[in-house]
Amino acid sequence: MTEMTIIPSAGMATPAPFTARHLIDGAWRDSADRAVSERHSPAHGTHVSTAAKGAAPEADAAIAAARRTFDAGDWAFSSGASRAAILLKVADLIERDLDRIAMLETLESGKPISQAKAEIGGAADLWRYAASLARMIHGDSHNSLGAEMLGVVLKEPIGVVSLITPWNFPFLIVSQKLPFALAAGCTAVIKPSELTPSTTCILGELLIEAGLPDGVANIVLGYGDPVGEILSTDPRVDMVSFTGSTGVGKRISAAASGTLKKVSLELGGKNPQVIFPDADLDQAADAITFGVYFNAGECCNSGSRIIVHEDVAEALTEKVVALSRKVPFGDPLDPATQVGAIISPEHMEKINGYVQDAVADGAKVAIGGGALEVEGVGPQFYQPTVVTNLRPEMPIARDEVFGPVLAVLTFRTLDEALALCNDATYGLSAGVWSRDMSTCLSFARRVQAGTVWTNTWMDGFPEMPFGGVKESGQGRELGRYGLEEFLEVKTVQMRIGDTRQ
Ligand code: TXE
Repeated sequence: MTEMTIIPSAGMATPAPFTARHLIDGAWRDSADRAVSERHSPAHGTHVSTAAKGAAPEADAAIAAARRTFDAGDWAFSSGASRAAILLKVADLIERDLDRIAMLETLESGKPISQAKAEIGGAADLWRYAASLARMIHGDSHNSLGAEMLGVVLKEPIGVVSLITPWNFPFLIVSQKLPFALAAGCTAVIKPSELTPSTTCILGELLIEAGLPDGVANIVLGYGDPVGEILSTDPRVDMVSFTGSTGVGKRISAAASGTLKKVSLELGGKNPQVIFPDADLDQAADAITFGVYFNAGECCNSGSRIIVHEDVAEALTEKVVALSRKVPFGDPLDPATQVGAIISPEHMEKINGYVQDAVADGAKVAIGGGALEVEGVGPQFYQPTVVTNLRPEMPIARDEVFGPVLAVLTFRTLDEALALCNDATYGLSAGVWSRDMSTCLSFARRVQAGTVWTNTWMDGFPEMPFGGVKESGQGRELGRYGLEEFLEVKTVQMRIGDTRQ
């Protein structure tokens, strides 16, 4: 559609295909059966990587290495200072290799190169932040148990952790988990998404260069079945930390229950933003546009559900549509691009299915509403889309579409807006726009969500915990809470004799 701002081919040269292999006990390995899978760029269709396709032998060897390394105790009992030194070195190396990692992230995922660079820079910051936490692990002491007793509560690493990550922010999400697990003294087996394995392997190279001991962090490449399932069921694993779809999160939770592993889940969202009539509409429209199109909407925090007061619904929608028209989308390798390609043809179909079903059910498309082939690049692009005239029960207004699609609903009172927000299976994040702080705070306290943004959207800080309620997950990443997830409590009670004698 000509009304969009389309960025054609940047004609940029790309690197030779990357070879991604398993990292087990400090050594790079092919699969025992030599199986591989190829990844082609969702934007350009070019061959980006060839990855070893793991199965039971590789998963077993990686878990064995992580278990052996943890039980040996050298890493688990190392000082926080020495672990911090390695994490800080990793942060430096990520920054050194930022351009290379970002390029591969863009080629495998289709995201704009500017967003990939920001993601890798943000990941380096997480490694640095986790390093600071490694030196602050401490428990409690109890000296009120009587004259003869002293009680100590220790915080210990939980053990071997499986880290299963998705394709939408491959490098950032592994960096929301691994440095915190390592800061705690855990050992890990990481399984990146089969669609985006390469940058996790580059991270593996950097871990080796930074001096992380063999066996502390292992990488197994492959699919959810069998690798992810083995990582969720094996009795030698103490905890699974997963980011991905709610459906797979439930499967992992069920699989892990057989051995009562701890499970931490960061799942989907259908995040509402409520706009009151007294809001700064320009500021809100700007943030809404960014929040729904960032990473082509393939983002658990996508602000994809707008609940706007009837009095300003038309004005706000017009502003968002005007901004949507200006969002540069197209070749992800062009530094100007803000919306890149969609991860897979199947996912394109899913996104479009939601939009077409809504239209068939009476919705109106204010802008976009279909796929678009970008000249000289490829066909796997979906136009920035705004859909209005919706009823709250329509799937496009309730489900995670995971594409550049904004659903617009309206309300009259705060109670009505809250009811719309809370009548949802998800509870990841929510936003409110109003100049009245008491309106914002009433909303923040009553909305069912893990994160609430008031007069802002989607800014994040390593210090601030992140996670969801309801079917958006359990547990928290980032902040001190992100470290605590990987720590276990041990009670030590000591008879020391009567201290009064
Ligand atoms: O995710 P999956 P998919 C949502 C989003 C998207 C949908 C599907 O709505 O449209 O999920 O995406 C591994 N045991 N999110 O299919 O399948 C898999 O190999 C263990 C939300 O890519 O959940 C990959 O490493 N692991 C989201 C990881 O799980 C299994 C991010 C994620 O894949 C497994 C991505 C199994 N049985 C998608 N099956 C977010 N929260 O940001 C698959 N996996």
